Amino acid sequence: MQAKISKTVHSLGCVVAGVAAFLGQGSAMAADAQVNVICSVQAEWCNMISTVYARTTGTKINMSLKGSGEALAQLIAEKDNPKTDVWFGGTGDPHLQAGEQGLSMAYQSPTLTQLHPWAQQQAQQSGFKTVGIYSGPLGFGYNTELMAKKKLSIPKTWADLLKPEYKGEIQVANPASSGTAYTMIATLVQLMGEDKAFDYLKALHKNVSQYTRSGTGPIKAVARGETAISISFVHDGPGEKMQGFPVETITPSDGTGAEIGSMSLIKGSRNGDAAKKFYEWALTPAAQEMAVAAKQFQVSSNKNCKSDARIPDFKKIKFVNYDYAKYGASAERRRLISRWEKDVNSLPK
Ligand code: S7P
Repeated sequence: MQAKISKTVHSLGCVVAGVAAFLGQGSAMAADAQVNVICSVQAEWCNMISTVYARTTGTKINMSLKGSGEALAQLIAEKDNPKTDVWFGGTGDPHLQAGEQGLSMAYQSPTLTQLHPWAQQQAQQSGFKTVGIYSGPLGFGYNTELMAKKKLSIPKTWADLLKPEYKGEIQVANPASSGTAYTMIATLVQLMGEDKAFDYLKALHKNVSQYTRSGTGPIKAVARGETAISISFVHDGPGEKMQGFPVETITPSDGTGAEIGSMSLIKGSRNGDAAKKFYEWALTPAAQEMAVAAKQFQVSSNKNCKSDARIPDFKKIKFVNYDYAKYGASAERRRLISRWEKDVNSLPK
């Protein structure tokens, strides 16, 4: 345990040193500045960003951790009196909705040209009210020991998840609170057509033991042996595996969707200048490479980031041609979620 703690402290020290070198330390110090950030990635990454940024710039980060759906709900609630300056991470669809609802502010970063085309496209289609900071595919997580013990076969396609052998064995998040689960609905609608997708979701309902509040809940439940299978972003698998849990992931061979994890500056925020500095920093390779240091394995949006073998290889995955603008529109999200509540969630198991 002691060795593990020292290793973590050492790697944080290396990250701080790297980022300090990037910032030129002294010149970037801003002792009185503060930034209020909603962070929608996992805690270890949020904490690392906050610690490193505060240590290297002197800017205080007040960070609150919230899943994508919950973050959007908070920003809507504080619209007339924003308390948040930056929304960091979380699935891209709610960031697009925040832009559409006038919650975020247009800003064209000079770093945009260093980003992958999908990240730039996310910025352009929102009128520069958000930007892609990472991407990752949706798939299935499974507990290898539990699957073997229960003699369950590994699901390879969306259709496989409907097998009667999986009754009560699957967890997925609730799309009303989770951007991950909304990505699943939008993916299935694009893969099958809307009516067939809802027939599919009704059939899947019989095998789902629990709709969790947060999108990362199901793969954590898989890791801990609380359920055999999850519908999750596959980049969340390696971090659980590194903690010693028997988790593997797979992407459905019939096609899947990917999120464009995004970042937005909040309109009317109190710390606008400090927020822009944080935003610019978050687009640099030094900041984005912290994801891997915090055991998060999305593809970073800055093309100059180092790659890592645990990051899913997009070239090996079959994707639907995800229409981010259409499924990121508020009316479409509301309509699909209320159809899911009415047609699926209200059904008995
Ligand atoms: O690894 C973190 C991650 O999977 O969680 C983010 C997001 O907050 C999930 O939010 P929901 O609870 O709303 O589903 C993803 O963007 C990210 O990849």
